[in-house]
Amino acid sequence: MKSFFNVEDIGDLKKALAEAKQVKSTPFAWKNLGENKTIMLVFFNSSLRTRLSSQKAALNLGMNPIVLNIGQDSWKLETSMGVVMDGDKSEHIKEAIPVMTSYCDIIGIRAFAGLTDREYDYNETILRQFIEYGGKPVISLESATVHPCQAFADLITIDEYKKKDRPKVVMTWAPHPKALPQAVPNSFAQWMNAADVDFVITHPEGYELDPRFAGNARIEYDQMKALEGADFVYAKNWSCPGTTNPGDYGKILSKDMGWTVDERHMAVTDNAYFMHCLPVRRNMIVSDAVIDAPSSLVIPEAANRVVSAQVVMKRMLEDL
Ligand code: AN0
Ligand code: CP
Repeated sequence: MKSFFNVEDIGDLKKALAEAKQVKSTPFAWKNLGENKTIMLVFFNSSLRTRLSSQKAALNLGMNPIVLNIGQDSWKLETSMGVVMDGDKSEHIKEAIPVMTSYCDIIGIRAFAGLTDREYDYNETILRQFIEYGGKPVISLESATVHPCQAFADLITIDEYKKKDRPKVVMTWAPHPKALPQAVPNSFAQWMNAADVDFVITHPEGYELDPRFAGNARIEYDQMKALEGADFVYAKNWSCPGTTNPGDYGKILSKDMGWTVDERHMAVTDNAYFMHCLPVRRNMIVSDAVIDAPSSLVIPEAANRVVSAQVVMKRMLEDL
């Protein structure tokens, strides 16, 4: 595997899930694979799970992880081309990327969407520069439009807990005080569309995901109707993707607390499990009662981030 952004990069999902099971049951079986290999994990934004689970996955494979927080541990990096660098950014990404990749065998990047320029974000401008100037395998650790390590961990979790061959999975928008990227819902939709599930997306009007991620998913604007009979409820906030109105890109169109997932919502499901990628704002996205209930999968879901990262790194190491 040369890069990991899209569901296609992992190939056959059944095979990937079987490999995930193997990795989960014998995490140290490949500890010689990463010998003398280095992965660099570059963070332009904060992280708890991605940072720690990626390091743990690398260590399980015998690989050395190096973590760099851009702008905190390093110089601030300029990412735009052709600019006069007379501001606070001391180094250009055009030099920084090949320097960083000269010190490693695989590189992972977290670089959130700026949410101001839709074209810049949806072209994955920063991630593309890592591919172009780096020349090493690249993993998206949540880039502008995708968070594939999260979506793969979500799929692993659904596969583990499902009680039906083809469960109903409902992704519901929920309110949040700050504008958030669409990377998590984009990837979740992309992976659920490729998986053997009955997938429904519900959100207020104006929050339509880009068609390249929403695909053929059913969209239901009535949240309660969407949740009826659900086996898994996947909550997430996202800001306006600008699909129908590009001028609204990155804006908060609704803070309707009626969408906060609570016991009233869970009551219409088929005893659904609750999922969220974390970090989550309690009593904004989900009520205390729902996230604290035994049917909440947020902790096992986060634990599976090690498994998804390890499968991806293992495949990259095998292809080096
Ligand atoms: C980020 C987001 O919504 O993209 C990261 C989630 C994994 N969340 C926040 O910034 C709160
Ligand atoms: N879910 C997730 O990616 O969490 P972090 O932002 O803490 O890495």
